[in-house]
Amino acid sequence: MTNNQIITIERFLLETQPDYARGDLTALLYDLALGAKIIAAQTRRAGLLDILGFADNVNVQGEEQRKLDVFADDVIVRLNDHTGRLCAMVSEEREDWIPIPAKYTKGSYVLVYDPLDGSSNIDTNISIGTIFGIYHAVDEQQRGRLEDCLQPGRDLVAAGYILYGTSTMLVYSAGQGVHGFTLDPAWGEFLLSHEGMRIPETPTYFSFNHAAASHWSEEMKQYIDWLQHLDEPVLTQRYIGSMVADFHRNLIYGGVFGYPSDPRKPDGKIRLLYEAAPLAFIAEQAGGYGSDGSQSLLDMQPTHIHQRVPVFIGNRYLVEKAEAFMSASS
Ligand code: FDP
Repeated sequence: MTNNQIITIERFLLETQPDYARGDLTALLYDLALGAKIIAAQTRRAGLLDILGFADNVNVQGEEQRKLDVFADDVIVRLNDHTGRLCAMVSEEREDWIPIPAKYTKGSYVLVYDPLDGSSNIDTNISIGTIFGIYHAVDEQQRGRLEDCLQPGRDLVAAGYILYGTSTMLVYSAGQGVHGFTLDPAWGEFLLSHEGMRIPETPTYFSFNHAAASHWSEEMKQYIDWLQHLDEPVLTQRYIGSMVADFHRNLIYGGVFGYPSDPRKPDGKIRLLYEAAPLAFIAEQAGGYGSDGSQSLLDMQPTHIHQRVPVFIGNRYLVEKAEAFMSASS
């Protein structure tokens, strides 16, 4: 927390980014903060405008697109396609990666994002979020190619999320710790509220969708049993079904969020490139860890932009324990 000082995200970015990153990366993060304000404003009005419900499209995941998903995706593209900072984008909502139109200068960064994660919760007024990751282009001379988009999380330059909850928060890391900003709705500014966030050493929560329990492997059931019977500390269960919100709560209070595979979903549900890897980057920067059950999510080389992956993420020892249980099945 800060010392009663009022520090805007703009000032924080300008003052804390290393010199090499004070140009395009800082401007890109600031543009994402602006996008967050636009999406937050529309989210707040969702019950009043005709933006609840479905948009009559099905996205690449085979899910019906909700109008607010489409709106959020459109805002991010329109804010970023012409700035000369990016050479490519990947969105959960679009089947193919997004090239920068030839009429605009291309930049040297790649933006991957899920414009509205947890969107099945929109209609019921429950917290949702935006997740993003930023990479350097593999080859800055080229105009942007698929291989610029398919990079392992270990190569992320920055990552973060925006939580549209009781307040709107932007949490990001550019590799020098995790910092959180809360949107002051009166001023329309993101103000530094959580500097240097760390996952508490003593966790509080575990977060899994137990409706899938009958489909889990024996090893997975044993892991959950281990979590349920921990004495020190005793954990309690919380699951919103909105990954950004579940992750954020566990970042603040400590714990583990997971979405494992089962025979119906052999690769789980969470997308590696624009959900799992950015949140694993944040977790690691906050002293935690993200794994697919056998290796760090950050070490996985994506082979497809919409690839799914099993996820365990949170306090390192809780995630390593998941790996220990899961390794018994291999
Ligand atoms: P949603 O489908 O609502 O976008 O990755 C997508 C996600 O939400 C996560 O945010 C969330 O953790 C998970 O799916 C919830 O899935 P279940 O309902 O199967 O638990």
